[in-house]
Amino acid sequence: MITKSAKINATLTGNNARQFDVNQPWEQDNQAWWDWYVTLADNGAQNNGELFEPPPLPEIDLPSDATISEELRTPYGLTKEHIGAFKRDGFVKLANVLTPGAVIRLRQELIKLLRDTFDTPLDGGTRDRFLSHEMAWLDNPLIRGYVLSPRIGRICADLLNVPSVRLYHDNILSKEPGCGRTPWHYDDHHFPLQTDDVVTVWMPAQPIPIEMGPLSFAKPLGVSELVKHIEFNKFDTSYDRRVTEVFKRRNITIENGGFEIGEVSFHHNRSFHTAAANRTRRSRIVLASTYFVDGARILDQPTMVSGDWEKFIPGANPGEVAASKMNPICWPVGAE
Ligand SMILES: O=C(O)CCC(=O)C(=O)O
Ligand SMILES: [Fe+2]
Repeated sequence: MITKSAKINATLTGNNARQFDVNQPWEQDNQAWWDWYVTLADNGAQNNGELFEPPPLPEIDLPSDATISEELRTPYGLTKEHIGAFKRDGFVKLANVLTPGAVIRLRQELIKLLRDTFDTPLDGGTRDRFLSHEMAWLDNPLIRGYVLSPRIGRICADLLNVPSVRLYHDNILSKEPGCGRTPWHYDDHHFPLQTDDVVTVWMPAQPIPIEMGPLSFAKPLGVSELVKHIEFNKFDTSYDRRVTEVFKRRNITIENGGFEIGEVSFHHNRSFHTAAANRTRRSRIVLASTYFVDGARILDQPTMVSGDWEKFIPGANPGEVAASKMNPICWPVGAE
């Protein structure tokens, strides 16, 4: 997950030395962070302005909130193959994690939240932007059901092969029509935790055909080693371009297929990922939530992340166990 907790000072004007120091705090809001971050993506010839009409969303009778809640408590049939794929590749895409009704109901609610937060209609009301809204689970009972879902929590614990996971935070992400690529990155730098047992659940709120910009992953997990020498540049697209070049040169496999309705991906904090532009007229809306192993400690010296870790783990100090009231245990149920 990329959030302003990346704590990168991205002020693009002025010329003092702080601009070049990625350890400086991010001084604007999370939305400004995304507005800047997507400017670091190399869009090459992809952005010719033409937008496509995606297939219509299914017209179905929506389930009640109680039915959705039941669904989100029901265990998923995770297999040894899924767990093996996650370990090897750093991600796994699972079909039918949600029923179509639960997806469309989620979309309805996320649209309402985004519309109220950004004062704009979705699905064409705004163009070219990447909208982001965090911590909706605190105030919205329906979203809380998805974020704290035992079905999801158990998948995360089983993929990480740990007994128990806590929430780091949720994040509603909407890539609006015309918005370009998400730059190549992995999430590790953005979490202030002394553990690699961290997984982000990227839960689409509609099917995502290739033209809409599905999350795409380089595999296997170790490919981050191939690009670790590339220096991050916060002013241009060179980092993103150079990662693409290395992956091409080394014939790295990129899983960049679409997401069927109800399909959800789970990625490790060292999985390298990107997303294509949204070339459709529909907002690409996703609920992305991050979970970590219970017992993990906060880094002794959070640097690039320290801005927002206090928002996501309030009241805790560096070096302490991350277990604030904002980080409930999502699996097993009733462990607190
Ligand atoms: O939604 C995107 O395009 C990027 C999301 C992402 O990087 C993440 O969830 O870790
Ligand atoms: Fe990410």
